[in-house]
Amino acid sequence: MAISSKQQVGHLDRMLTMEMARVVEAAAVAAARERGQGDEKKADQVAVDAMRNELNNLPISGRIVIGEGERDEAPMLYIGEEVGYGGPEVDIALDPLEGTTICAKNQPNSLAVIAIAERGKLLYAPDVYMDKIAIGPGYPIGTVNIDATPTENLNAVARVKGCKVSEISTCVMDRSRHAKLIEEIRAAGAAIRLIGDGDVAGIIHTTDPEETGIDLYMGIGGAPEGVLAAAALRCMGGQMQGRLILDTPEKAQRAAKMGVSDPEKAYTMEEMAQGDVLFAATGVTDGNMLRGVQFHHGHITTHTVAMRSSTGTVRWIDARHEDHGKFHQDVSS
Ligand code: VTB
Repeated sequence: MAISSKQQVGHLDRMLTMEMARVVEAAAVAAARERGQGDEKKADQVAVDAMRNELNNLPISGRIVIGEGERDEAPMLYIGEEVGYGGPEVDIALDPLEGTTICAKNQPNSLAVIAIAERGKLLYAPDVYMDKIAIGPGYPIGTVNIDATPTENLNAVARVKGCKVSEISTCVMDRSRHAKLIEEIRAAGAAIRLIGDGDVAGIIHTTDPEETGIDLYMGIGGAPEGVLAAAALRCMGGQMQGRLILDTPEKAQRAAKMGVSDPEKAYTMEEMAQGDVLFAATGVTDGNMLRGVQFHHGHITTHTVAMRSSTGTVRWIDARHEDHGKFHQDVSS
């Protein structure tokens, strides 16, 4: 029976969700062998190698738009690199090891992450900082606003949740640039969870406050991580806004070259990741939503979330892998 091109795209997307799980599983297993070793570079490198191998097994014509960096600074998975062995034209955002420092110290919430969208639908974010704010599902649109004060945003979240501000918990990266933000959140009476790194996980955590204890994410982190987090929230529900921090002429120029016409623009989640978006992440170290990779006698277990925005289906995948196959080769070759 002939199928229309719309059906074909939908069909491929569905299959791709599971294929993407394999990609992040492989990267996470490779990185997990380096947990706690204090070598961020090596942990990242093995994750990159493993992710690239698996990506090239996908039936896509993929182009990396958020990757390991510009072509001259990243030998693999650089922006513009083409991956896959042929198929629908898609754009890819990835971070084979989100939270290299976390992994090197074996602390919670490092992830292997990937998002895939139709061509041209992801924001081409330069590797600069982005100011971000995010909340999970169930809030009316506009409950929080990146241009409102932290106190106003905390009050708005508490009002909708029907609780006191002191019962709201905010996740913020522990950085000196956030001193004023942290002071204001504390003065408003809300709880803060300070994280060392990994704001993709921090933002995803807002989607399940009962599990993670996080209602709201605020602060400045990487712009590429912002696009990845927006892709995840598109699938899981929630709201996010991000504004690029283009505080030097060089950064503004770089952003302009990548198509950013308004340097002051606050991007919504839908503007950062448009159309049908697929997202998958595997825990490298144990985290609040994803368990880390576990090495057992003869086999390995992984915990992955794989999801798709057009249907909103979120799959939690517990996988058991034999330890004598490709995962072993990936790290020893
Ligand atoms: C940010 C954040 C990431 O690294 O990019 C951060 O978005 C770097 O910020 O999640 P600093 O320059 O302040 O260290 C992560 O935390 C991990 O890649």
